[in-house]
Amino acid sequence: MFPVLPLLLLAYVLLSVLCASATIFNNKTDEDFLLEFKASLNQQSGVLSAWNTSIELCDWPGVGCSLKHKDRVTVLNLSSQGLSGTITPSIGNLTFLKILDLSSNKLQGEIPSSVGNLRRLKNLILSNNLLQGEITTQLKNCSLLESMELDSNLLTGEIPSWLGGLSSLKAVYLSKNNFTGIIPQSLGNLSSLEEIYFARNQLEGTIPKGLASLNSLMYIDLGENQFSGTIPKRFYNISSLILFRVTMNKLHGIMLPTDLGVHLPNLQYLRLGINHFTGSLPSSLANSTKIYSLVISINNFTGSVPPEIGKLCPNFLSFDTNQLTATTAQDWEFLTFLTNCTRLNIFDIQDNMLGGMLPSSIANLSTQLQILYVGYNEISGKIPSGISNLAGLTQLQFSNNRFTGVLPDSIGMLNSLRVLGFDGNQLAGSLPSSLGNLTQLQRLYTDNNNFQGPLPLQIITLSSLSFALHLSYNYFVGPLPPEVSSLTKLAYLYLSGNNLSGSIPYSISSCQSLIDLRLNSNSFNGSIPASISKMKGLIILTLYNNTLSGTIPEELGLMDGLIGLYLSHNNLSGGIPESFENMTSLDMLDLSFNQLDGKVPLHGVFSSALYCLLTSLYHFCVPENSNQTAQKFEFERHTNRGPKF
Ligand SMILES: *[C@@H]1O[C@H](CO)[C@@H](O)[C@H](O)[C@H]1NC(C)=O
Ligand SMILES: *[C@@H]1O[C@H](CO)[C@@H](O)[C@H](O)[C@H]1NC(C)=O
Ligand SMILES: *[C@@H]1O[C@H](CO)[C@@H](O)[C@H](O)[C@H]1NC(C)=O
Ligand SMILES: *[C@@H]1O[C@H](CO)[C@@H](O)[C@H](O)[C@H]1NC(C)=O
Ligand SMILES: *[C@@H]1O[C@H](CO)[C@@H](O)[C@H](O)[C@H]1NC(C)=O
Ligand SMILES: *[C@@H]1O[C@H](CO)[C@@H](O)[C@H](O)[C@H]1NC(C)=O
Ligand SMILES: *[C@@H]1O[C@H](CO)[C@@H](O)[C@H](O)[C@H]1NC(C)=O
Ligand SMILES: *[C@@H]1O[C@H](CO)[C@@H](O)[C@H](O)[C@H]1NC(C)=O
Ligand SMILES: *[C@@H]1O[C@H](CO)[C@@H](O)[C@H](O)[C@H]1NC(C)=O
Ligand SMILES: *[C@@H]1O[C@H](CO)[C@@H](O)[C@H](O)[C@H]1NC(C)=O
Ligand SMILES: *[C@@H]1O[C@H](CO)[C@@H](O)[C@H](O)[C@H]1NC(C)=O
Ligand SMILES: CC(=O)N[C@H]1CO[C@H](CO)[C@@H](O)[C@@H]1O
Repeated sequence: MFPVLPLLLLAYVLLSVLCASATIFNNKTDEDFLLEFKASLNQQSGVLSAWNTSIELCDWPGVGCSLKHKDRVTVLNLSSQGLSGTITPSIGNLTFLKILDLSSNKLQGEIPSSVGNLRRLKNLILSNNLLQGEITTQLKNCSLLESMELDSNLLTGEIPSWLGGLSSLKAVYLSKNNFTGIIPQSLGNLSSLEEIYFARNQLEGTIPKGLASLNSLMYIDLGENQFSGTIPKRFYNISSLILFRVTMNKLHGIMLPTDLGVHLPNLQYLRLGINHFTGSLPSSLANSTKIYSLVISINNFTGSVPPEIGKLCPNFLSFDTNQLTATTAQDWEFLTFLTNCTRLNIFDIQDNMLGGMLPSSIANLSTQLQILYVGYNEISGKIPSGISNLAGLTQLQFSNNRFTGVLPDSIGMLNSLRVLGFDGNQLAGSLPSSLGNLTQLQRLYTDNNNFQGPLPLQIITLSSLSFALHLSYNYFVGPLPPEVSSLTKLAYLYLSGNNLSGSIPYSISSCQSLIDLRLNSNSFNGSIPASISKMKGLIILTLYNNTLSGTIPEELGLMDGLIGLYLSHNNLSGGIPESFENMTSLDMLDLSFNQLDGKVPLHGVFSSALYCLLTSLYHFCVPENSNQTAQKFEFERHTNRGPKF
């Protein structure tokens, strides 16, 4: 009989040997793999210094073990530990791992494909590192994955369609990488998905309809990509939706159906800015009563704002740069309703076609309001004096409307203001000296109005002004007081186009931060103070169209940062200082329409600007080789348009 038993025995022995050898070659433990991981990092200090064999594995900082299998690691969390270096493939040998969190470090290189061996992994969190390459295909094996957080890295390639097979996924964070291509249709299969963050990549194509059938979706951020097409209608039925953000894409269409909001009771963030949406704002949006942030800026929304919108209570409300209209009091009713909203913090309706009168109820808006932009509309009537109730305002901007009447004295009570703009209206009377009480003010724009009287000393000495003081193109008379020397932090001083007279105060040289000084088109007389040359940061100086006399001070030639110097249309006499040859930055020099004589210097700017100097035929003398920096500077005269939200 054939000896069955010995054969079985032999097989058993063979098997044992094989198994034994397997353990011989495979006897590394989780501890060894973590030490390999440590070795691949550039620093061994910090928490990693306690990763050594004299300490129990499960007591290593950042490491958590299985309760049943004491030597098996289930949690590795080294978030924000200042780690740099690469992630070794040995990480994939920690096969009991459920949570891998290496976020907010400086890890480089690719995500190793061995991560696909972590079949028990639920949370993969590698956000905020310097990881490169594509998302490894092996990750599709991690079928229990609930969150994949890879945002803020340098990842490239397409969003893989196998992602649609990870049916436990609740959160996918891919924002702030360099992903390209389209959103795969397959993501529509992820019925547990609650969070999609794809913002700030180079994604394109349309938003797949399938995404709009994800009934658990709470957060979707597709902002700052190149998505085109329209928004699938079914999004407006996802009642769980909290955040919907598509800011800065190329989306178009009538974004907002008339029943928008009816089925979105949880919506808090609706951010549609910088797209090509059209149509009107539906009143039904008022059904989304939890709205916290509503931003539709830079689109082509039309029509009036329904009064119901004012019954919402957002913290942040921006209609900036659309074509919204208002003509009647009824069209402004939304604003009156908004006065019940105490948490309103930013309210921006600038750059629309809103006309008619501003309701006086504006004075009853929240005292929490910090930013109010109503500029670049067609609003007429007076500035309500009750505006001074809005004690929390730090920025108030009424620029480029049709406001008339006087600027109420009470403005001086808004003592948190840092930016105040009334430029481009038809305001008259004198500028209230109470503005001098605004000791936080950094920018004041009152240019292009009909203000008259002398320059209030309280404003000319408001030393908090650190950016702009624009008083140009009004009817101010009298001298520029020597106390202007208090404006030591100011960069832009514009006094052009008034009827200021007397001499330019010598003390102006104390305004050491000035970049751009415009005194043109006034009635200044006397000579140009040589002290001007002490303002070393000056780039533009306009003194044209005054009645300045005497010679051009030699010292001006020391201003080697000056790009534009405009002295035309005065009564200047004598020669052109030779020192001007040394003004190496000069791009635009205009000395025309004066009584200058003598030799024209030969070098520097003069090597090409000779022609216009001699003929005095041209208002501006542009050197042939000029790249017209100064001219650009002239046209880029900054306006008081608030930043777009
Ligand atoms: C694995 O076990 C063998 C035999 O005991 C030993 O020689 C080898 O050093 C071990 N390897 C590791 C990495 O511990
Ligand atoms: C570690 O993982 C690699 C594959 O990534 C595998 O080849 C190797 O056998 C594993 N080692 C152990 C001891 O499990
Ligand atoms: C291991 O880490 C502990 C805690 O940081 C430290 O006190 C000890 O000196 C280390 N041992 C070795 C061998 O590095
Ligand atoms: C990892 O640790 C950090 C800091 O202790 C903690 O904030 C974070 O929630 C942890 N990660 C996970 C996935 O638990
Ligand atoms: C992202 O991709 C674009 C286009 O492929 C490329 O020009 C850019 O340099 C990339 N940026 C980063 C940070 O990799
Ligand atoms: C709004 O419409 C005008 C006229 O059709 C167009 O020129 C402009 O680019 C549009 N703006 C946006 C943000 O789509
Ligand atoms: C503000 O709310 C109160 C109480 O809900 C209400 O009676 C009043 O009419 C509201 N006022 C405005 C302007 O909406
Ligand atoms: C401005 O301050 C002065 C005194 O500092 C005070 O008399 C005046 O009432 C204030 N004006 C306003 C409008 O607050
Ligand atoms: C010169 O200034 C006067 C008075 O401000 C103004 O009316 C006139 O337009 C100015 N001319 C030029 C050329 O700027
Ligand atoms: C131009 O600058 C040089 C070097 O600073 C100086 O020596 C020279 O005198 C200056 N020329 C004139 C005309 O000021
Ligand atoms: C043009 O102007 C820029 C900015 O001031 C400067 O950097 C550049 O060198 C200039 N180019 C020439 C040809 O003058
Ligand atoms: C459920 C609900 O609140 N529906 C309201 C939605 O908005 C419209 C227009 O404001 C109202 O008429 C509905 O009553």
